[in-house]
Amino acid sequence: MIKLYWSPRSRSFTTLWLMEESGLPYERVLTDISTGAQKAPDYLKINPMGKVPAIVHRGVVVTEAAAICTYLADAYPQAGLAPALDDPQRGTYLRWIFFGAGCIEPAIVDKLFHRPAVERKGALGYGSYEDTLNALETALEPGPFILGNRFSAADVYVGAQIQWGLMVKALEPRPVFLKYMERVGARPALQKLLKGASS
Ligand SMILES: N[C@@H](CCC(=O)N[C@@H](CS)C(=O)NCC(=O)O)C(=O)O
Repeated sequence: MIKLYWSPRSRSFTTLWLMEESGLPYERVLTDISTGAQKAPDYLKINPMGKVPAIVHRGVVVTEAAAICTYLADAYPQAGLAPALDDPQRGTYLRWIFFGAGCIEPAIVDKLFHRPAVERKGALGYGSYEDTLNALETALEPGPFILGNRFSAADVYVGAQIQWGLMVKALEPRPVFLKYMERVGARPALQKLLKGASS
């Protein structure tokens, strides 16, 4: 049984979505960040960053939402959320998950907190907010999903960031993003979570 340490209104939403898409049984362990539960000594042994989400699976701890999505999609190929290692789509799949963690997330967070642009944008992994959004558009425009007709964990990870970015108004509501969200937003797993008050 997969144990998922989560908190309402947090990045653990992405991993809840992945679990719901996979249909795998899992146990939710509430680690409410509004009460500081993520800094309790027992939890710090699981994630020394004192952050959610984290999972424990077969005695192994995995933290970082992107790693959890990638790990679980590979651990349970029957869920159909990851191209196999020898599938030519594997490169595209990994590329956009890593882009989500390395570029989309910092770009959106910087925008949300009005961090000033730096002069030497070439020294930033994500370059600039505009560059990141332009690149993201190229991934989503062909559609319907990042891997074309195939929905994958890359759509869960990237889609959760787009959904959050649009919600907090830190992501420009470009037509490509809105159309993509119409498609992934229709996923029954996401609808189920959004309707649940506690996600
Ligand atoms: N890089 C981590 C970030 C996780 C993260 O920042 N989680 C926030 C909630 S959205 C958290 O636990 N904050 C509580 C704290 O830092 O005290 C990931 O992608 O999983």
